[in-house]
Amino acid sequence: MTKSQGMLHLVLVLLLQSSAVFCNDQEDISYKIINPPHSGCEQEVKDGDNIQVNFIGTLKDGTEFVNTYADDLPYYFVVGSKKVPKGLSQGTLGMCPGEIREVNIPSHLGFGDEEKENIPRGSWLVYEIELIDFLEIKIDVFDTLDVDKNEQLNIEEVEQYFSLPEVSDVFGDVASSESSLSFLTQTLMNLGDENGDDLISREEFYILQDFKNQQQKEKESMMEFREDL
Ligand SMILES: [Ca+2]
Ligand SMILES: [Ca+2]
Repeated sequence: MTKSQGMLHLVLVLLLQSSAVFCNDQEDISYKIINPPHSGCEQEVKDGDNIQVNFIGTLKDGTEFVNTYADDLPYYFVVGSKKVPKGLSQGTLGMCPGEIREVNIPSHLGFGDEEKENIPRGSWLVYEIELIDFLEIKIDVFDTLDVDKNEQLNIEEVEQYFSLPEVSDVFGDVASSESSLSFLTQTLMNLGDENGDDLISREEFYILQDFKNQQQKEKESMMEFREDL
């Protein structure tokens, strides 16, 4: 190889490498429909919808890292919110209740370089996702409460939780006096603040929210059990 051929070779290699990197970042999600929706779909998933789903998440090699069927607890998220990876939100767009899709998500639309339990950095994610239903409340509660947008809830922000219409409906007069409001706020803080820094992070908040759903689910199954007797 002459010197100029060598240079050309080097330039080509560099070009190929940079386009490979470019491709990776531009890589989109892809999906296939595993099960068609129920007939007569009236509403398709769009950005900002609050949806109830079940899913099984696996790595490319088939290793399962999450399975909501196994926990018998559907999952809730607002499409486009930070509760789930971007690619998962994108994969649900246009879905109708009953539909099951297999969504392939490149790392940059998944967890990227973030270190997650059971998910190595830079992993592609495969979700088999089933849309169960739409929920009426269309807000991501964390985003609403985090007024100063620092990704943490301090005690003043947590206190606002009890002023949300859907929450104050439930608590009614209980949260109306100052002392009970501060008691409830402190209780919520203690429950949610897992690392004890007196702040509730986004992740801590979602764990708390899913815990609440779990409690609700247990209550309902207890009711059904009683009715069966
Ligand atoms: Ca905040
Ligand atoms: Ca915390």
